[in-house]
Amino acid sequence: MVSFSIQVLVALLGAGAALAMPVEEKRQDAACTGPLVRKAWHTLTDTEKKSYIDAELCLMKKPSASGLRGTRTRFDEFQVAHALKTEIAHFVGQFLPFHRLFIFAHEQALRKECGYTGAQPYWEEGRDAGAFSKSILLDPVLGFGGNGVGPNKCIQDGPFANYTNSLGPGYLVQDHCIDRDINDLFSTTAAAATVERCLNTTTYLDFWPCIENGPHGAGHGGIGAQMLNPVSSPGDPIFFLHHAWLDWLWAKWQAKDPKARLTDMGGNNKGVLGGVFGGPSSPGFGAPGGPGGPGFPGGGAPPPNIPGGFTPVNLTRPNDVPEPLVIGDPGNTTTLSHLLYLYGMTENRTIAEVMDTKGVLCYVYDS
Ligand SMILES: [Cu+2]
Repeated sequence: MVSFSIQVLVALLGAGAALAMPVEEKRQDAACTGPLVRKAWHTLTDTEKKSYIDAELCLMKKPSASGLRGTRTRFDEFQVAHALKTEIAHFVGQFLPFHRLFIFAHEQALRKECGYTGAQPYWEEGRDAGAFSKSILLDPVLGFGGNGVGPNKCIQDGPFANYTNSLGPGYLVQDHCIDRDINDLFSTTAAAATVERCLNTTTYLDFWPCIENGPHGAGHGGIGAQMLNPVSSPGDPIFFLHHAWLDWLWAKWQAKDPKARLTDMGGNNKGVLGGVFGGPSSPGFGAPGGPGGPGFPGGGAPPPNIPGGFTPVNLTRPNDVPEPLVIGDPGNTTTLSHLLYLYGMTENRTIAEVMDTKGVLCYVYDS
């Protein structure tokens, strides 16, 4: 508990420092020359795939130094940092910027701490829509291994089969395998028509819920098990390629009208939680057939064939996890001044700073 409080304090101090400097001034400091180029997994060479997997395995071996609850390794720290932000990073305006910074922090850790020289790859899920079970991503040698098996749905093969997560499902601190429960029906949410519908929106207020309730659900629901848990899903390394895909979609959408869309932000800071991740009015992670949820059009009934139903377990924040704070954004509307803090996983940034991937983050996508 004590170490956790220190983490919060560090986050708050970081917030103060970030807010002390005017946003515009900080942005101009960022001269992004030679951006990293993020590529789709299926376009990587075997050597590139292997080097990414090796770097992830390296993070899984590096001891945790943060004191974040339950962590043993650097990889665990990403999972826990995500868990601690779950409530204010989903079904809110910061959904896309938060995950952009989160994936960036992971990419930086691979590069700075594990000798990785590539960029964060993304999983172009549209290629595998309706057939995740056959995706090359699940290759046992040059991929992330296959489906889970048995009552615990533990993955059986691939480079990550022997990893023991220290957190999850939800906020629980307990050892378990990386599990999967692949659902090809759910993966249809990655289909081109769903993606196109989002890309054809013209405001962030339409684009973000379209993505969060649509394509976002493909990777989470299609891979299932841990990936379907909104708190602990980064315990499966596929998470990072899934969210990089969503980030790619956001960048593509922004590039259609950069003048307007590189500053287009909005949405609620808080408010749709408590029942969001389960329960009858839940938007869930987007069911086939359309987006839904409080304030979003369409309604979002879970598909009937998810074993055990759609409600992920253990979503009640335990007493030793403080409520995450909204910093720099006093109202309930998400603005560019909103501070994204990541419990020390990377430098805290305002949303303004991460709007353009060619700013302080300095990366682009291959297409
Ligand atoms: Cu998330």
